[in-house]
Amino acid sequence: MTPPRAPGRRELLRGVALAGLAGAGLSSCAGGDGPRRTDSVRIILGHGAAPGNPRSEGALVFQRLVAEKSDGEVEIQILGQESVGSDTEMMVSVAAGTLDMTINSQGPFSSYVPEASLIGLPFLFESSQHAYEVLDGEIQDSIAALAQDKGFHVLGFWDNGMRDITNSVHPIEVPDDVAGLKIRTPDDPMTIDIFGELGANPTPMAFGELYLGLRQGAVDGQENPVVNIHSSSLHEVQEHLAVTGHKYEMNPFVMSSTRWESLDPEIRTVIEEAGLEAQQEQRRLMNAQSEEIYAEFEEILEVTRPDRSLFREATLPVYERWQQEHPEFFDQITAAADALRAAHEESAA
Ligand code: TK8
Repeated sequence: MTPPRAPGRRELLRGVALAGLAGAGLSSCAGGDGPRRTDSVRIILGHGAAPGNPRSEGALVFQRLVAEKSDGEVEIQILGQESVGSDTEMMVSVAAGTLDMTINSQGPFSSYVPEASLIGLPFLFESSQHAYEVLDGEIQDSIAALAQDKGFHVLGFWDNGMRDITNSVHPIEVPDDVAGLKIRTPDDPMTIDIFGELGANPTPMAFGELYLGLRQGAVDGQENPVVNIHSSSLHEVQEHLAVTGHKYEMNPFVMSSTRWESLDPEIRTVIEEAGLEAQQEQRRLMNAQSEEIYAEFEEILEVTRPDRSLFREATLPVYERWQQEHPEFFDQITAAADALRAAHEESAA
């Protein structure tokens, strides 16, 4: 499997800026006459979502809950909207310990924990609800154990939703309509594999560059949950939406293991509890916003609802490849998803 990518020059520069920030946080904690319980702890949280996106809202809920539960002792400083780097860059910074925590994306996380990519196997989940039930137990535990070895403490899996395809070339009705399209993907080997299998030209690009990339025609289309499409205004530069629900992604909420281990046990409990409560709220917002946005998109985009079984069939070779790559985790996640599938088939949109 590919090792974590080496940071580029831009990432290193950002790393230096972040190290400055982290240093400022540390010195303010260590100030005064020795450590006191009343000394405040500042933790820096980076994410890539736009304002109003459930991930941004959830981060604010987390910030408020941590302040409340710690009586103001712990301050979460949020740096959102890729202001401290793309998802990939933030993963590098957390691994290096220059950023404390990030609510990130599945692809960039999977360059450290390749098994996480399998959460995005095509059509593995009928709905987000199905995914929560499968992920929230032993699957998250397995991923967290693997992440621990790479220097990440997993606090939860937030919801990055079921993904659909937009483009500006033509409506997508059948898998063949995807062939030949230049589709931006996240830095995620699973998505690249799926779109390669469909005959598209998958083009990885940072999310923050996507709006311009679509507007300038560097790519024809992209795939994301409608909530992300909407909060980043991608619908302004796209004409067609195909409701494929081709894969699910979670947003890994991770903290640098070194920073986690340096915290008092009471503070860890506060962070854990606040993280789970904020996750519930983030998931609730994802579902509520999705419904409204699908209705709004019906008015402004040409919306197609392709027969998913055709896409499922067209992407079966993807299953074979990933089964060979990670047989143990493949069996674990597909068995867990299948065990709960029947209960979710009817409720799927
Ligand atoms: C924004 C990304 C976005 C992801 C992507 O931070 O890159 O397409 O789906 O949500 O995380």
